[in-house]
Formats: sequence, C-alpha cells, structure tokens
Amino acid sequence: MDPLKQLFFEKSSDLSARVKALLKEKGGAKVDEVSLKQLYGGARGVKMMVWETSALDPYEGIRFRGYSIPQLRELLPKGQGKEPLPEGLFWLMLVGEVPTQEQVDWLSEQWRQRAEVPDYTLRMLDALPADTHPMVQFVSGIASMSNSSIFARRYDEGMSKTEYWDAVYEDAMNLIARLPRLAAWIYRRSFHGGKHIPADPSLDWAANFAHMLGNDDPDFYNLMRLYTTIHADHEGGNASAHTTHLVGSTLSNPYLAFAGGMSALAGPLHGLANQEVIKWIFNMLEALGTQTPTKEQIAEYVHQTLAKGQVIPGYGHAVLRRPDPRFMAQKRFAEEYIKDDPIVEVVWKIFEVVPPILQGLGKVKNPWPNVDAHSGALLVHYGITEYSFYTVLFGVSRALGVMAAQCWARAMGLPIERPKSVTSEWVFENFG
Ligand code: CMX
Repeated sequence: MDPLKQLFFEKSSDLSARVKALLKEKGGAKVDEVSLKQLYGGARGVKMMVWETSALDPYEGIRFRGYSIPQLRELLPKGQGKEPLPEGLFWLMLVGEVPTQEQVDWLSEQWRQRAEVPDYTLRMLDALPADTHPMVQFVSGIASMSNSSIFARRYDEGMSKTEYWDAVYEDAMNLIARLPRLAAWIYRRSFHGGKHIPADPSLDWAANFAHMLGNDDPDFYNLMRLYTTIHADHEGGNASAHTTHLVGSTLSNPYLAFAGGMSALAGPLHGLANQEVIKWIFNMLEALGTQTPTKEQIAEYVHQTLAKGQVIPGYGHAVLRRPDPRFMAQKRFAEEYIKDDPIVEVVWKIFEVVPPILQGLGKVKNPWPNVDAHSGALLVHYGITEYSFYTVLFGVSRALGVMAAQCWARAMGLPIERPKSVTSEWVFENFG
C-alpha cells in the first residue's frame, strides 16, 4: 500500500471506530433545529452533514484541518516556488498532517505518473463545437473518464463495502492527476487553435498546469500554486462540494460525482461568478469609456446594475460575514508580485466602493468581496483573458477538497443522503 493510502487507512479506521462508539452511546443527541425560514431559505446554516477536510467560520473564513490560509502559506512545502504547493494541501486535507517536502515530492511524482487523459476523452472534446462553454466541456470530459473508474469496475466485480474507500482513493488520485491536462486541452482547443503544449515532467502539478496553459512566467507558476490551494475546499455545504457528496453517496463513481459537483460550480451564484466579475468590470470600463474610473463613476455603475435587478458579482456570501481571506490572499499576491496593473487597481477601488452600497440596501447579509472578486484580474494580468475559462480553473482546484472528502465519506461508510422534504400544505397545516 502506498504511504499516503496507508496513513489514510490508519486515520480513517481510528475515526470510524470512535464515531461508531459515539453513535452507540449518544446517537439520539440533537445537533440542530430547523426554522421555517431555513426550510424555505436554502437550508442556510442547518447542520446536516459531516465534512472532515475543512471548516468555515463566518468571521475568520476557511480553515483547512484547523489551519488558516496565512498559516498554510507559512507551513506548507513550497518546492521550487514561493507559494504553497496544492499537493501539500491535499495531503493535509486527506490525513490531517502537514506533509514534509519529501512527501509532497512523492505526491507530485504520483500525479505525474497518473496524468494521462484517455484518448477517447480528448477526441470527444474535439468533436464539440469550439465555442462550447468551457464548463460544459469540463463536465463532459470528466464524466467521459468514468470509463476508466476503478471504483465502477471493482463494484461491478463484487467489491466488498470495506474496500470502497480504497477504490475511491485510486480514482481520486487519478482524477486529480488528469485534470490539468484535461483543462489545458479545453483551453488550448477553445482559444489557441488546438495548439497543445506537452507536459513538463520537471514541474509540480500547478506549475505544469500553468505551463500547459501557455505561460511559463515563474510568477504565473506561483499564482497557479496559490490559486489551486485557496480554491480547493470551503467545507461541505457549498453547492459544488455538497453535490459531489450527494452524488457520491449513491455510490455513483467519483468521476460522475465530481461531474455533478462541477455542474453546480457552473452556476453564476457559485463558481461562475469569477467569469461574471471580470465580464462586469470589462462592461463597466467600456460603458464609462476609461480604464481608470473614479470611485464616483464605479458607484454610479453599481447603482445601475442593482437598478436592473442584478447582483454585484463577487460580493456577498451565504456563510462569510467578513472580506473573504481568499480575496485577501489574492490581494496580497497582487501587492507582492504585480505592480501598477489597471484592472487590479479597479478591483481594489470596487472593494472600497461596493460594501457601503450593499450595506445600504439593508438586506444583503454580507457586503464584502468573496474569492471570485479578485481572481479574474490576476488571470488577465498573466494573459489568461478568456474569462469563460475561469470557472474551469476553480474546478481543477476544487477537486482536491471534494475528492479527499469522497475518500472520507466512503471510509466512514456514510449512507446514501436522503433528507426529508415537506409540502407547503404540510407547513400551513402545522404552522399556518
Ligand atoms: N449584489 C446584490 N444583491 C445581493 C448580493 C450582491 N452581491 N448578495 C446578496 N444580495 C441580495 C440577495 O440577492 C437577496 O436579495 P432578495 O432578498 O431580493 O432575493 C438578499 O441580498 C439577501 O441575500 P443574502 O442572504 O445576503 O445572500 P444569500 O446567502 O442568499 O446568497 C450569494 C449568497 C453568494 C449567492 C449572493 O451574495 C450573491 O448572489 N452574490 C453575487 C454572486 C457571487 O459572487 N457568487 C459567488 C459566491 C462565492 C462562490 O460560491 O464562489
């Protein structure tokens, strides 16, 4: 058994035993109550699932196994670069321990060896019109790789329940390893005439991804390392994570579970917001006829957007109640690596202008920027201007969290998800 799998087996066996004993003793203890508002309000805040890899505090933001983003920037191995390697975050999320550089190097090598995307997937993508939205290509490509699912094959062969976690681990490792090639293929076929760039085996997972996209600036390598680290997980209740979890709970294979999650990420209130932000900024600059709008001009444009009944993309959050630490990490990156970029400056001005306006509406619970408010400006700076691709980048990173969580869900033997729904008739009979 490989060293990561062995460690995961030990950790998950231990937790499973502890949970079993706890449930036997206190299984009937109440965790939460549900109000009518939550019933009709997207189940906000209802505690109804277990997610081991990260937890989100409304004020502090995300913590991966207890570590904040600034702490991870200090603690995770950085390899040849200056930012944490996502391999390290995956290791941490899967087994709860900060890995050494040597362990991260082992994982980089594992993913390198598992990185080949099946030829039929690439041919299937090439058969789609080149202007197919990149997220549609991404979801289709992921689903098509189910053909190679080890979980699906072993289930078919009669695998025991006790082995599910093992097969999911293998699929998770293969899927994560393949995503940079899959995403880069989509990018290059959609926007660069199908001129693909071979992988560079000397690079880590994120830097190789940057390389295959077509930019070998070491700072872009660092951006992709940071980007794929901070977008990886946001506890379990967000739409892409929860969808992956739900689909996986039916024992649909990890490729299909992740394709489901990516369909959720493709919505503009979730991951697609990163494309919507930059589109909104470009439209604003065009409407105002300047690259350097004043705060007053931005405020006016914000009011116009709201008056049309639209949201300000990149602002607000279902859980967070402070500026998203993932936004702040990207701002810090820009301050350190990028000087005098007009779009970055606009993002920072919007950060000053939008919160008081949203606060003034009296209904927005979180007027602060989320992760999507900043990412597009950084990508534009490094030449990735085709914003319909941005959510694919988010998705490549999100695989790390949701696949680690899939391993845990199957190792813990979590059952098929099946919450109870009620009709409005029932609500009025009981509360009307
Ligand atoms: N601009 C304008 N209005 C907003 C707003 C924004 N950025 N954020 C929230 N509101 C509005 C809501 O639309 C809602 O209005 P109605 O009562 O008229 O329907 C009201 O404020 C209350 O909403 P909320 O409780 O504050 O927010 P929710 O938990 O319902 O929704 C979110 C959260 C993220 C969907 C919402 O803030 C939003 O639409 N933001 C813009 C899209 C975005 O950036 N999404 C990305 C989130 C991060 C991610 O998942 O990637």
